[in-house]
Amino acid sequence: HADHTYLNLLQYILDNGTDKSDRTGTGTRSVFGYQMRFNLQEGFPLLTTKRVPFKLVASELLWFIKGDTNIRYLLQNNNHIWDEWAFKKWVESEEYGGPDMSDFGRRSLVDEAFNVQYQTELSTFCERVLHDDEFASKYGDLGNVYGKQWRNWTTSEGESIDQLQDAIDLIKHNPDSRRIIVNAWNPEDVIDAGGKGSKAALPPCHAMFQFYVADGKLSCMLTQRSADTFLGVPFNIASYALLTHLIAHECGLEVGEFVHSMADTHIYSNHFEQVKEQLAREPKQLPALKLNLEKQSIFDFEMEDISLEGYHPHPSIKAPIAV
Ligand code: UFP
Repeated sequence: HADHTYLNLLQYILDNGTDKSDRTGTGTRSVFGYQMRFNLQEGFPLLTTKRVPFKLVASELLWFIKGDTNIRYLLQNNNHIWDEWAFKKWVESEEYGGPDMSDFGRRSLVDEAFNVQYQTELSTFCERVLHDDEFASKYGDLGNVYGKQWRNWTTSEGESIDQLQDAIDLIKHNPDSRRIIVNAWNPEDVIDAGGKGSKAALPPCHAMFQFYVADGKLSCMLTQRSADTFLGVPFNIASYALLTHLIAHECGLEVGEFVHSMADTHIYSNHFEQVKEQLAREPKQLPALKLNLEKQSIFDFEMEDISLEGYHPHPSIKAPIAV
């Protein structure tokens, strides 16, 4: 069961991890190198021991697939998971004239008066990205993040590589290939990512994925360099499981396995209580994914073409996100 596979990881980190400092100043307990396998034939691996917001997973994935890097599409789908990264660029810009927002991620957690101010600034920001084209193209864009690298990797000659289309073509025409890879880790763009004038808002966490075809089934392996096990990983599993389903559908294949390889695999110290709560819960039956079978190309899929059946999870568990 997908939940057991995941809960085993949480327990493994609690029991074997090393307590360490990290970039965000929060502190983590981590292990280095861990692999989970999910048989996609056994149900869609959306965790049932806490509610995982599938619509956010799906709209983010469609955003990647479109090659879009502007948060406007996400906002139009009520998806706010990338807001902070765009907001950071805005409040650090010359044009921003509002209250001091430096270190907003940490301060909003410890200072309630500041948090109120921050939430106001953030929602004003989102409204402007939604309704002001010029503002959106300047401050809604996260730069060379996943969508750009997957669909429009720029070579040193200035040409564009559509890695996702190339992967699909290989799966269709050369399924035994051991080179069916999409790489989001572009060293040039990663230099000083998130810093002023950098090309990407943050270095990709899910850095590279590869496909494998055997017995009429499509499997996918993801290499994730850094894994926020409580908040990020349930999302990442669902996202790549959905991607595998979409590509298998287009290529006329069944789904095989999703293999999730993680390098720095951590639980933030302010997630320990939530982790214990989740570990005490009994998994329920996994949901089933329903795709609109009339659509063929993954590039034509929209939100209404993707749904879940039989998802009756335990309630969600709130936890602060480290920015
Ligand atoms: N993170 C994930 N999955 C994601 C994503 C981010 O786990 O899809 F975008 C987490 C990992 C880490 C933080 O805790 O975000 C990124 O910080 P860093 O770049 O320092 O690894």
